[in-house]
Amino acid sequence: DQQKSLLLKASSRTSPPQGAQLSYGTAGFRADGSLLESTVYRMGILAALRSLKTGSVIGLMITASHNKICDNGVKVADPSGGMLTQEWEPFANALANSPDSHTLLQVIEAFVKMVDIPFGGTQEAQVLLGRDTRPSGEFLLEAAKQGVASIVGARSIDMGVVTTPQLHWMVRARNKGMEASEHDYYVQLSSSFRCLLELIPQGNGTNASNNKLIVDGADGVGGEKIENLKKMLSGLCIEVRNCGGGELNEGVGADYVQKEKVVPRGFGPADVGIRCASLDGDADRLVYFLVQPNSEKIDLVDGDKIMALFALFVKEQLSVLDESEDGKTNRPQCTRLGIVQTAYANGAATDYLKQLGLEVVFTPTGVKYLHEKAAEYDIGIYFEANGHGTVLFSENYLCWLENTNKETTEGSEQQKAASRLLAVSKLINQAVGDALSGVLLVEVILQHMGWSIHKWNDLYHDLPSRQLKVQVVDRSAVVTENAETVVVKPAGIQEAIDIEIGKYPKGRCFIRPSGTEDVIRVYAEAFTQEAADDLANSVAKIVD
Ligand code: NG1
Ligand code: ZN
Repeated sequence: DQQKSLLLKASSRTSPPQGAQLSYGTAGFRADGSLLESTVYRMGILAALRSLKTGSVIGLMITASHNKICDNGVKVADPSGGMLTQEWEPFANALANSPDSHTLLQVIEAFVKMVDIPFGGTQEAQVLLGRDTRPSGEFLLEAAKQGVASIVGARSIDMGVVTTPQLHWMVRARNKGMEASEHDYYVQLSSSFRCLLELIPQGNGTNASNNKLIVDGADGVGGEKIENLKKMLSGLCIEVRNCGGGELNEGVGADYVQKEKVVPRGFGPADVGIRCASLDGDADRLVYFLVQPNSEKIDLVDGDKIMALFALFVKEQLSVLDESEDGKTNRPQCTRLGIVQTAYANGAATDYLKQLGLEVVFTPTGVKYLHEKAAEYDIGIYFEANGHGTVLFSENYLCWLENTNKETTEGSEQQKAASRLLAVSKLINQAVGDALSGVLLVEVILQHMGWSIHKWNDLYHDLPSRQLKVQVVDRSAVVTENAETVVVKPAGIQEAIDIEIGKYPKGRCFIRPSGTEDVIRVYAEAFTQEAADDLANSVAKIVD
């Protein structure tokens, strides 16, 4: 039939790279951009089928985030704007690895039957396409279009060069029947930011607003987008550097700054004392930092500390709401606030959050795990130390906030607290971690508290840590449990790691297979930097 011949014809144009076993990892498929044409084409097919199945708009993003400029990748956004459901990942793998168009067709037909997709009929499908600034993105986007077009009834809409979080936001917004252009994104962010500014208590709001913020755009898509956003803001002075003139992610960006803990390209002695922030290549990660005098080193304010700032602010609003005596609006129980971290969270951050009386839970690395966990709470805050994270509000809880906002006395503390939380839910991306909305929330909270970045950075002091990676032939040989803190395979490794950890006061160390690269990652923490380095190095030797 028409559908069959369409698929066979289109898919015979490209085949997967020889000898490679492609796997839909924690961030979709990643490889050298020149190898990905067939994979992206096939993800176009998957996205169209997912749209048919769910009756909703689906997203397809072409990016390799913080990786080298020659790399690229592809991932799919589900109707909620979140990551593709894990149930479809095996299908993604089977599609990507089908050696020829006939196998591909068989894989598709079997899956369509298994999950019962209205296929080849009159049902319509819609896929939003986006890409970052990588040169290979252009021809890969064409491949994605072809993939979508080889499913009858499916059409793609090219959103152009966008940040990863913008594409996820657009998918979510469309499926909620909201205005969903890039301009609408800026409108929502800037208006909720303004709302939070207006709610700053009298007397605060001078400290941070007086001085500027410098943003390192990683020479990626984020720099230009923050310039767009800036035009719609007042009450904030932002200077953007590394806006695309240099090589993407090379000596710049959130990943570099967080892992190397040194100043990114384009920053130097003249910036000492100024609040600085780095985005990653596709602007879904954010870290802050301070340039140290006479040194390449920086004071890093990482994802954990951004989370601590958000948690403090949310907690402050909740304590006002919990005091509420108003019988009509009192919740039957206290708001369930959850803090979600991974094993990469600095031990000092975890201790600090727990000491605030907050519920802290751990998941394996990967946004999909953190997001899923955070969604179990009324308000769930999740962050990876590398700066990817957001604040999620449940639908129920948002309804309660709306009601409280309406029913409490105009101008009362309770009403203000509810309005602030509602504004946060509109400002901070509900689909995925978003550096642009993250910057705005950090900036407005600093103004709200009347804090400098120094005051913020002093909330707690990070334990010295070290991250290493070890190149391996088969990373899947390492299997972990307990949110990646314990190695269960190969046998004997965990015992050997424990012996090393025992040698260092406050020592903590774990290894895990990367979900995005062919490496085993090693993380170590100890009382001094030297001890953390030694611990990481000796454990790396065990892995090698
Ligand atoms: P892997 O390669 O699985 O460590 C990295 C990051 C994750 C996440 C993904 C997706 C570290 C240690 N790991 O995953 O947190 O951001 O990339 O981009 O930073
Ligand atoms: Zn990224």
